[in-house]
Amino acid sequence: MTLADSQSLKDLIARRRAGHSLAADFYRRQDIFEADMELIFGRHWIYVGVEPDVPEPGDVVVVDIGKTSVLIVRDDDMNIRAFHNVCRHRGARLVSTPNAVVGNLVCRYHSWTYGLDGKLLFADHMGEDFDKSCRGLKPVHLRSIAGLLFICLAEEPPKDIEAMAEALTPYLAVHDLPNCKIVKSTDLIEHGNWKLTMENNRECYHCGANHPELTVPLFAYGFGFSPKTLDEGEREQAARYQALVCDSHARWEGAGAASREVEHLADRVTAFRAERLPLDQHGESQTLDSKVASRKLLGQINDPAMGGLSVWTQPNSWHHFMSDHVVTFSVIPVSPTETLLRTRWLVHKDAVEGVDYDLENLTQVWLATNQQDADLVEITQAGVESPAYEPGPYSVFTEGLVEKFCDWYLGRLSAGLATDLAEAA
Ligand code: 3BY
Ligand code: FES
Ligand code: FE
Repeated sequence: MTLADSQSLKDLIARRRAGHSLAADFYRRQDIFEADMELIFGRHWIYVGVEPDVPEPGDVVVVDIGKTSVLIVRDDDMNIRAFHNVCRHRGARLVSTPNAVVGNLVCRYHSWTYGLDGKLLFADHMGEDFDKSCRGLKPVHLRSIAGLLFICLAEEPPKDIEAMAEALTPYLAVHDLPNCKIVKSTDLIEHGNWKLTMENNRECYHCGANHPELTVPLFAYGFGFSPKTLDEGEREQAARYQALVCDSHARWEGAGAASREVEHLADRVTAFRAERLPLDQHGESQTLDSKVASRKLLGQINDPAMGGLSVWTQPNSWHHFMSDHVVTFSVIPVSPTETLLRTRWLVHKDAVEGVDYDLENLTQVWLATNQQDADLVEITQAGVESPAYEPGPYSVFTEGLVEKFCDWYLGRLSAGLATDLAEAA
């Protein structure tokens, strides 16, 4: 970004009206998209997948973030590592499929061969003086939090990932994600800016009118909903729900599963939220009959009615952990108006399809919900492109967490610009 562009972006941030959606420029300008890629996706911990993406030594998964392509690899000692997907000879992309299973990483161009630890093992015709030891693959920072994989492309990643790991592990551990298996993956391209995808996820104001499947098991009141604007009948329901939340939290926490809300969505660099909430009807899982979709419960869990644990991280993820399955979502910007939503469904690694679970039953709520959300993102992108669009007010009763997303985003963008401007001075 040029200095003039940085200054113009700083001014745009300064002009933002708190509690309102962002100015149209944020959703469509190419230079702001590039700033997002550099200052947000290039300098923060980005959620990219789960340990079960690479269950065995030699398993590789490729994650592309803008022009940066990253290999996530399980090595022979069962460690998970990340490397830039760039050959150290003349730069060829090493793995060009989304997944691979390899013995070593061999570049197809001139056959330079790297071990699963990134070391260059073989390079023909390079002469006696050639030092292989300084031509290993460039590492990328990677951190697993109870099986959720985060990478950071910056040289110096934010250190407060440790605080997030410490806070989230007690929520996640009982589900034993590393011993799950992926049974369904989808890559959905949404036709909207990535921030519209994230804003949409941070509220359930739209759920009643748009998600007939999701609202079977989900209580909409759970997601940042304040009961102040409800009518009398609704208020009674909300009060009953609150009592259920209190009882459930006490029961689940008694069984060793952290459940009460922890929320640092706007006051941390590595920002997050987690809360386990009761589900409606049978209260077991996010399925159309709200009963477990898989009979093999996860980890040490023996109560199917564990509700739904929602974990959110800034800038790009949300996750639902239930007693029987996990659904996890990673958002990667593709262009100012296109966004990849990568969704994975996981069950216990020993669960057998057709015996313990039915794949259609397991996936139908979120397959439908993702498509509905993609449509909402698309119509919003279409609307914000119009000259008539102006930022509109968020509901303080239902969209408080959308405001926290914008707060975090603008704060981190400002911090990145300030560093860059200081370095240029
Ligand atoms: O995905 C979530 O975390 C929730 C459920 C639906 C919308 N969102 C608030
Ligand atoms: Fe990879 Fe030549 S570019 S071996
Ligand atoms: Fe939605």
